[in-house]
Amino acid sequence: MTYETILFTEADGVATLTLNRPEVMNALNSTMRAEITRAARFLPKTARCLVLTGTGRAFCSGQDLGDAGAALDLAGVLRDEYEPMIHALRETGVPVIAAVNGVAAGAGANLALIADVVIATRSASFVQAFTRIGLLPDAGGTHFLPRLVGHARALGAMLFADRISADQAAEWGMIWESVPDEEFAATVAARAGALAAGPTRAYLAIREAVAASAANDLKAQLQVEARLQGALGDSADFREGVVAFHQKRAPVFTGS
Ligand code: LHQ
Repeated sequence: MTYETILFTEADGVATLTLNRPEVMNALNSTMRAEITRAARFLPKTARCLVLTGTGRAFCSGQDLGDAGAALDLAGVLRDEYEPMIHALRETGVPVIAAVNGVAAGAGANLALIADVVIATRSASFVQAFTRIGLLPDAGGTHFLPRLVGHARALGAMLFADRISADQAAEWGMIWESVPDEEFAATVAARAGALAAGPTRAYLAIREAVAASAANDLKAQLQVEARLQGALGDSADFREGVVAFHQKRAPVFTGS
C-alpha cells in the first residue's frame, strides 16, 4: 500500500504509522485522515501492536488550517472524516501506543488521547488550541479529556488553551509516561515490543472493559468483566499463561 501523507512499516509484530507532513507540523488534511483510517483498518495480520507517531519536531498540529477556510463544512468534515478515523483507531485488533515525539495541538492532541497508551518525549507538549481560533475541542477531546483528568483540569486546559508539558500531562494522568528525550525511542520500542509479544485478546478485553466503565455502575461493570473473562478463558494465551506459571518459565503468547 502506498501513502502520500503517512509512513507505514511493520517489523517484529510492531506496526508503525508515522504522520509525515513535517512542513506543517503533521497537520491533518483530508488525505491524511483517509490514510490513517485505511492503515488502522487494514493492519497486517502479523501486527500485534500499533505505534502512532510523527515525523520531525511535532506529533500533530491538528486540522490543517490551510484547508480550514470559512467555506469548510466543519460538521461534515468531523462526521465524514474525523469520526471514521477515530473509530478505526479505537477498533484496531491490536493495542495502540501514541508515541508523542513533539507538540500535539488541537485535534492532534486529541488524536494522541485516542490511543490505549500515550508515551511522550519530555520536550513534547499538548495544547487544546481550539479556542484560539474560536472553536470547541473535537476529535473526541470532550469525551476523553474529562475522563482522564477530571472536569476542572479539562475545562482549564480547553478554555485557556495553555501548553501542557509532557511532565504535567503525566502528573495529571492524561498520559502514561513522559520520558527523557534521549530515552524516548528506546522506551517506545521496548513498550511496543512488550505489547507485540503479549496476550492480544486480553489487551482488547481491557480496552473494552475500561471504555465501558465510564457509563456503567458496579453491577453492570461486573457483568462486563464476567463476559469478557469468560471469553478469555477459552484463549490459547490463557492456557499458555497457566502452564508457563506451573513450569516456572516466561509464557510465550501468540495473541490467540
Ligand atoms: C500549520 C499548522 C496547522 C497548517 C502549524 N495547519 N499549518 C476540526 C474540523 C475542521 C476544522 C477545524 O478544526 C478542527 C480541529 C482542529 O484541530 S482546530 C485546531 C487546529 N490547530 C491549531 O490551531 C494549532 C495551530 N498550530 C499552532 O498552534 C502551532 O503551530 C504549534 C503550537 C502546533 C507549533 O508552534 P511552533 O512550534 O511555534 O511552530 P509554528 O507555529 O512556527 O509552525 C511551523 C509551521 O507549521 C508554520 O509554517 P511556516 O510556513 O510559517 O513555517 C505553521 O504555519 C505550520 N503549521 N500548525 N494546524
